[in-house]
Amino acid sequence: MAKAFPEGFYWGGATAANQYEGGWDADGKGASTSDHLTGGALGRPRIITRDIDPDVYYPSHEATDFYHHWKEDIALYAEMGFTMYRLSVNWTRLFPEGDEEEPLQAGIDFYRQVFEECHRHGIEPLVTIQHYEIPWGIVTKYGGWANRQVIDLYERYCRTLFTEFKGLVHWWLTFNEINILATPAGAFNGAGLLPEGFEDRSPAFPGVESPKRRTERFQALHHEFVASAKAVLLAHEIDPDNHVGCMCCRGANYYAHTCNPADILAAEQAMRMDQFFCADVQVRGSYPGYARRYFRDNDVEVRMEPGDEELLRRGHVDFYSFSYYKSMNISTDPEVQKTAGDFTAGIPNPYLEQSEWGWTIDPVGLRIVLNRLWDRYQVPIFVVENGLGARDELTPDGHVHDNYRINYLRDHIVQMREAIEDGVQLLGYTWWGCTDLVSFSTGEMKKRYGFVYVDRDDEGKGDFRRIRKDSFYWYQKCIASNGTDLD
Ligand code: BGP
Repeated sequence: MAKAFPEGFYWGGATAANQYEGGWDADGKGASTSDHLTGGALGRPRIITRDIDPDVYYPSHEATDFYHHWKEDIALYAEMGFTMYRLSVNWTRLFPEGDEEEPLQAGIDFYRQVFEECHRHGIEPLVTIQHYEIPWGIVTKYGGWANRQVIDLYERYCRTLFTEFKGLVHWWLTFNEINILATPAGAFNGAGLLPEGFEDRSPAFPGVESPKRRTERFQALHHEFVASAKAVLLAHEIDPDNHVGCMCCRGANYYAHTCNPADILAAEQAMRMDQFFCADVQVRGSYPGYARRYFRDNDVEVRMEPGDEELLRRGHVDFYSFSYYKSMNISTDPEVQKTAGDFTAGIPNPYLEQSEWGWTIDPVGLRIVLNRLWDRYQVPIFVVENGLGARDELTPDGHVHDNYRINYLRDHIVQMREAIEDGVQLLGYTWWGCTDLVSFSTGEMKKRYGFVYVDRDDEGKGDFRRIRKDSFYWYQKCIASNGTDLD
């Protein structure tokens, strides 16, 4: 028997509207950035299309149809014993273009019934306010988050959420993986910045950018910092029981590929700008010196208005949350660097295995990251995404034997327990994609994460039937024993 997790530790799962909800134009909903993204595959990038092409398959449009299966899915989460369910609200379900004065009642009603259903089952919702969903209207009319006016639109959206769902939601995340905006690949899904030279179609995740674009990207990020700080203050003002967190991609998961000091420095620097930077602003409340140096060295000019710095100081978040799937090696040797896969993968680590999608599986890395984060921030931490994307096989008699997922899950739970023993204040764990959903980076269905299988494939075929995988029963047992029964 393993040692129990602290009493009140939240166990659950996580999803995001753009990958799960479907119903993309139901009941007055507007289109978001994700609704303009085609499906992809390993080696074939997702494409942004200006217009919705009726002959193209857009995975978000139906996704795995939570919009029509929410009751059934929440019942399955309750059956597993979830005490927390992380989901995102789709901005365009409330404000179809992003800039309407008043929200759509149908959108509010939809989420209210979802949150009420969670509470009926004793599940606390954890809500991401912007998870790769920026209203397409904000992209075309405002140029995305590079435009300061978007802060006001987001504030109006947040005010609606905090007021309408007061008492139903106490846990909020302002932006999913805000730090993807610290790299060129995150410009579109992080801030709604269309690729440079965009006319009608472009790959969604560019690897290079012009100096002008770099400045726009960091300007957009600054606006999100200000918006996040305003949201924190507003959430506390409307309901002092609200807890608001930041959410960062990967925590702090870089390793130097060798003990060459040049590699160690490169890993440290990458970790600072790609990973610590955003949380340094959102948790500690100010821009760190190394970011100011990076701006000077790279000709980035971020315009701040009087009062912004004060706002960042006051609007710091209550807790830190992050997604953790893998660790990543950094090398200064161009030959070694070449062995990294696509932008989501990395240099193979000779001590560790990779998933089929090239993600390095590293449970001990989770303990390392948790300790690094705790040592730096000293605020409560949440692991709000962790999971294994794998190809599952449905047997003829209707089962999915996903031992590989159970092993991954167990190994990461063991390391979280170790981190708690190390002194880390860890509040909870929400496994990514608890019901199968669309992969964000590739737009595929076959990269599955769920404990619940959904009958849906990459051509849009399937009847959305839900099937419990073996991992469903394993997680149920783990939760019931508060993490002690890991056999
Ligand atoms: C995180 C995102 C999620 C989810 C997850 C898995 O970066 O916050 O939205 O997509 O990664 O990645 P993928 O879906 O690309 O396999």
